[in-house]
Amino acid sequence: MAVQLNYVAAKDWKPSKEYLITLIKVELSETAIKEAKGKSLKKIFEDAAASVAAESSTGTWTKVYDGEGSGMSRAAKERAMAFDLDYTNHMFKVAYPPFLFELDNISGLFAGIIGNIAGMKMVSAMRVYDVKFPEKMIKAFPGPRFGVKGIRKLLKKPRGPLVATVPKPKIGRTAKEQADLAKMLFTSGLGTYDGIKDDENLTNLSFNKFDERAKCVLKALKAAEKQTGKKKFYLCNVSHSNLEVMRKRAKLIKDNGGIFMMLDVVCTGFAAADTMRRYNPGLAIHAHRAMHGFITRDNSPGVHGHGKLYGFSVSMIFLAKTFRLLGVDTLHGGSPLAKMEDYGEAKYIQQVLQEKNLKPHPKIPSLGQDWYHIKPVWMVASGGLHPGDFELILKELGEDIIIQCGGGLLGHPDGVEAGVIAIEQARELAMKKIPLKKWVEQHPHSELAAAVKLWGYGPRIVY
Ligand code: CAP
Ligand code: MG
Repeated sequence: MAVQLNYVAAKDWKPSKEYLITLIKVELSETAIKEAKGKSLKKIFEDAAASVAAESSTGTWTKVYDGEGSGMSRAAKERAMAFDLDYTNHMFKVAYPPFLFELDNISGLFAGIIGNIAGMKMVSAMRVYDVKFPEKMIKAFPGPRFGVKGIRKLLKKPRGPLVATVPKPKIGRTAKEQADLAKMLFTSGLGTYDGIKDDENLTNLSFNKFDERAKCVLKALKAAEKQTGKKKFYLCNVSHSNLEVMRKRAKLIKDNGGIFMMLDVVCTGFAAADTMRRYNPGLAIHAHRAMHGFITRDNSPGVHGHGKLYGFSVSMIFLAKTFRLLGVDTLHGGSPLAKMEDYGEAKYIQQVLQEKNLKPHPKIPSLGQDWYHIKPVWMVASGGLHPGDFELILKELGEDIIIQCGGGLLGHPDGVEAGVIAIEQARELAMKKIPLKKWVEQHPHSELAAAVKLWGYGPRIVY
């Protein structure tokens, strides 16, 4: 790619705090090496980094007219710069001056910084590890309405993790049957179970209509709150490709006393997350991330920054930052035990979601972030989880976490009530820091022991 201006910064150049930064690794393609005819690998890598900075800011693939009226002087002055080039791992950062973006527009921003670069034929693989937003951009967003503390207040739950269950089978129950399950979850055992969640494919289906489901599950929830004296939540899935439908669904939840909506934030998109945060009747947003694996998953050795990359991806760290900025209150962030391969990121994602002054991770390629007024977000651990995992999850990810067990409750060998009790036991032990394994040995006939006998303590990989 013939880059017209110089898009690679001098060796020790550092951007000011005003700049937005991205962190990227590339593999140089065979074509790039062949076409470079004798250029050193170092130079080809510099060209690739320059091309990324050019294509994502003010440049294009060839020299263009640069005379009067061409805008070239502004393009030169306000261009992005590739810097901190790592010639061994082919990693680099790109710094963008704030002038290049509309500060409150994530869709516009991403169209720029990651919009076209994955199409460059100079590279055969690329991973975007992180983005660091400048203060001005952070200030253009409201962030979560409730966040960790706000949700604790709504639920009158000053400490500890929250537990929730997604009905399984994923699709099958009618609205009424789902409400019956909610009642069972909320009133079994000591009545401490916190939440029920819709599964992602449950929207408005012929046998389970959104309106009916929202009304009857919330009715069952209110009755259970009365009976147990404990606050409960329902993560009611409003996801739709039409924003107006989502807004209507959110209103119905609010009118029926709900506090939460669930949004599949990748499938509905950045505009949906932004709009639903700014224009909804005061509900908290639970962000599910169905489809993220097609964006974030990378099984190549280079996923940690060293070694070869095989494909094109954007990390979950990048997405988690984006959705915190857009203002979701809870976000699925994986867990050290989740069903998909974990890159060791789950713990860092929890920090991305919850720390005020996030530092870069010492091992995972990352940039850190100052969050200013943006509140911390609940981390949601989900995917193949069961009571035998509680001790480790809480130890690794802390208390500001929602642990979602679908199969890990509804698959209990002695039924749903026993599943609730097993989770109650696991949560209490973890909160009291009593070793789970030892307790199970001492209570072999407990519901928790039956769960552990079936699922063990480790991860349940779902093939
Ligand atoms: C979990 C789940 C969630 C995934 C996604 C499911 O059910 O409801 O959608 O875990 O979350 O349908 O599989 P189980 P994440 O508890 O039965 O596994 O993106 O965080 O993996
Ligand atoms: Mg699901």
